[in-house]
Amino acid sequence: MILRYSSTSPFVRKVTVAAAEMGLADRIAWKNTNAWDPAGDLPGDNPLGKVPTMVLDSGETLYDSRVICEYLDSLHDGEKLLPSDGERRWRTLKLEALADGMMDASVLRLIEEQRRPAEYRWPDWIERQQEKVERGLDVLEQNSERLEERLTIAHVTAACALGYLDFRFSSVAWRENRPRLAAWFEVFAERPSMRETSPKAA
Ligand SMILES: N[C@@H](CCC(=O)N[C@@H](CS)C(=O)NCC(=O)O)C(=O)O
Repeated sequence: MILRYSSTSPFVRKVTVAAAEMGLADRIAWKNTNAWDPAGDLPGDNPLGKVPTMVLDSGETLYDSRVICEYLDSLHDGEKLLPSDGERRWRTLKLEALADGMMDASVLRLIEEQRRPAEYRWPDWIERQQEKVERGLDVLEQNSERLEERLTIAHVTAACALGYLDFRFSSVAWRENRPRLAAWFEVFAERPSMRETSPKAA
């Protein structure tokens, strides 16, 4: 299977960290893809034109990161990152959705600040996205005891959302007033899967 990726995407990092935690990294071939290239062929594999996109050996494609992670989780016999049923599953999926939404908001903010021509920038939109991130951070802080539980896709996604803030918005002092979340991330960020996927400016 081939993962179409960009090295700075937090959603790609989420899939990559999840694959490493599942022991599947060696089974993935990597295809660097610029999702913003207007002449690129990514829409042929994913009509949304986004990474991560996975191309299976059968030729079938999978998107987005949630679907790819669930597929990968079906390929191994170890501890599942997605609990199969019950309250744990819904709680996990909800926390994953929260962290995915924080990454979406951060990406939208970055596009507004860096890709949109300066004369068209909309400060209220930037603030709106940042407010979503701040509220998400508060919920993660309130739920930090849940982050101490067994590893799930929610942990991976939350860590990638926090890592993306450090990478793209280092002036956002998200650790202030969120001591439990900060302490959790400090430990989690030392996992080999996180260290090996630390993003670097393209
Ligand atoms: N919901 C998607 C989000 C993926 C996403 O937003 N990818 C960005 C890179 S971080 C992208 O490819 N953007 C290109 C575009 O929006 O055209 C997922 O979970 O995979």
